[in-house]
Formats: sequence, structure tokens, C-alpha cells
Amino acid sequence: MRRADRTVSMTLRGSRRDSDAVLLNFGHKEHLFKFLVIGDYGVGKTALVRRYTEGKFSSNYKITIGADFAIKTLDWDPHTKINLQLWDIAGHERFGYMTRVYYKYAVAAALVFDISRAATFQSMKKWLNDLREKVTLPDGSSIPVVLLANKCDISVAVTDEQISKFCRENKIHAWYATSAKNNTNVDAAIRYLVEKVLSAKIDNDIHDSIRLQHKSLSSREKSICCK
Ligand SMILES: Nc1nc2c(ncn2[C@@H]2O[C@H](COP(=O)(O)OP(=O)(O)O)[C@@H](O)[C@H]2O)c(=O)[nH]1
Ligand SMILES: [Mg+2]
Repeated sequence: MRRADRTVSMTLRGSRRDSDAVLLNFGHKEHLFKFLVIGDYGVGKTALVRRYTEGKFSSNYKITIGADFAIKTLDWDPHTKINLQLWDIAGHERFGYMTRVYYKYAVAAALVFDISRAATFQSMKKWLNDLREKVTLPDGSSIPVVLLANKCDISVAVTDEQISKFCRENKIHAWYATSAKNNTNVDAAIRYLVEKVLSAKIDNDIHDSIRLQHKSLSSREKSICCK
């Protein structure tokens, strides 16, 4: 195991403990969702995560090594609080795939390409296959995915038709033209994923694990399983 992987797995164990703290008090629900942000190097993953979590854009980011996550808390409705962890690949893009540890416990993913560079769109298939091969929900279905055509503020090298066709062929139900720079559709895309996760009641098992305190770790581990 490489050093970066070890770091990720330690962080994940920590995050799992956080999710164990999900509360069901007087009808108030607090969720912890792990979302993945995946795609080639330079497409704007970090910029999107920063835009969403910090409301900032900068054209100069340091390359982060390993995988990193940023957290944002949403007061979704008066009874529901959502702690979103956005996992940003950093430095692993060159391999075109991620380790199973990175995918573990994820409940949704944003696949990102740079709309001004067609090659990054061609890579989407590979990223999607990697994702679907490595993470499924307890019922065996795929986690919700949204496709982001980022940098829509600059020149376009991929058409809407090509993107829609790709989505149809690969059972992706939504895509957005985004700009981390201009803050276009970033909130909308994440909101779409949150809605999907909530409506699919994907974290039901986490709630069960709180209610049924005796439930063993090994059975909980299977709640979102990595094959
Ligand atoms: N014009 C424009 N540039 C962007 C956008 N998002 C990211 N960038 C730039 O693209 C470069 C790569 O972004 P980064 O977030 O580091 O990509 P990552 O490797 O996928 O994390 C940086 O110079 C960003 O400033 C965007 O929406 N519009
Ligand atoms: Mg990055």
C-alpha cells in the first residue's frame, strides 16, 4: 500500500466514526454523505470543490498529493442537516483509476471533464467504469452520478448532443455545464446529487446502525460495499 493510500484509509475510519454519530432526535435528522469528485487532471475538480465549500475561485492551486476532502454542512430543511464530504482526487488522476479505499462508503459522485478539452470528455467512460466496478449500494445498484462539463465560461470543444448521448448510453441521469470560475451550476449539481441520495434513502443503513447499537461492525461495513 502506498503512503497516500494509508492516509486515506485512516481518514476514512475517522469519517466512519463521524457517521456513527448521526442523530435521530425528536424528528431531527443529521446525515453524513461522502461524495466523490472524479476526472482527469486539470479539469477543475479542486476549483469546483473550493467554489462549493468556500465560495472562492483561484487560478493557482497547489497540487495536493493523495486524496483530500472538504466538508460543507447544509441546513437542508428545518428538520434535516447534511454534512457533505466532497472527496477530491489529487495527484492520482494520472493513473485513470482510484483505489477501492478512496471509493469506500461513497454515496454519490460527480464526474468532471473540461468542456474545452475533448480528451477529458473521452476519459469519462474510463472513470465511470472504474467507479461502477468499485462501488455499489447495498442493493447492488450504482451510486448516483452527475456529469459536469466544467469551464463552460471558455471555448466549447464538446457539444451538448455528444454529452447527452454519452449520458443516455451510460445511464447517467443528469449533466450540468458548470463554471467554478463564474459559479455556474455548482450548487445545482451538488443539490441534484443530495436529492438523489435522500430520495433513495441511501443512508438508511447508517440510521439502522445507530438504532441497533449491537449491529456488528462487519455487517455495517457492508452498508455501502466495495466489490
Ligand atoms: N476558466 C475556467 N478555469 C477553470 C475552471 N475551473 C478550474 N479552472 C482552472 O483550471 C485549472 C485546473 O483546475 P484544478 O481545479 O486545479 O483542476 P483539477 O486538477 O481537476 O483539480 C486551474 O488553473 C483552474 O483555475 C472554470 O470553471 N473556468
Ligand atoms: Mg486538483
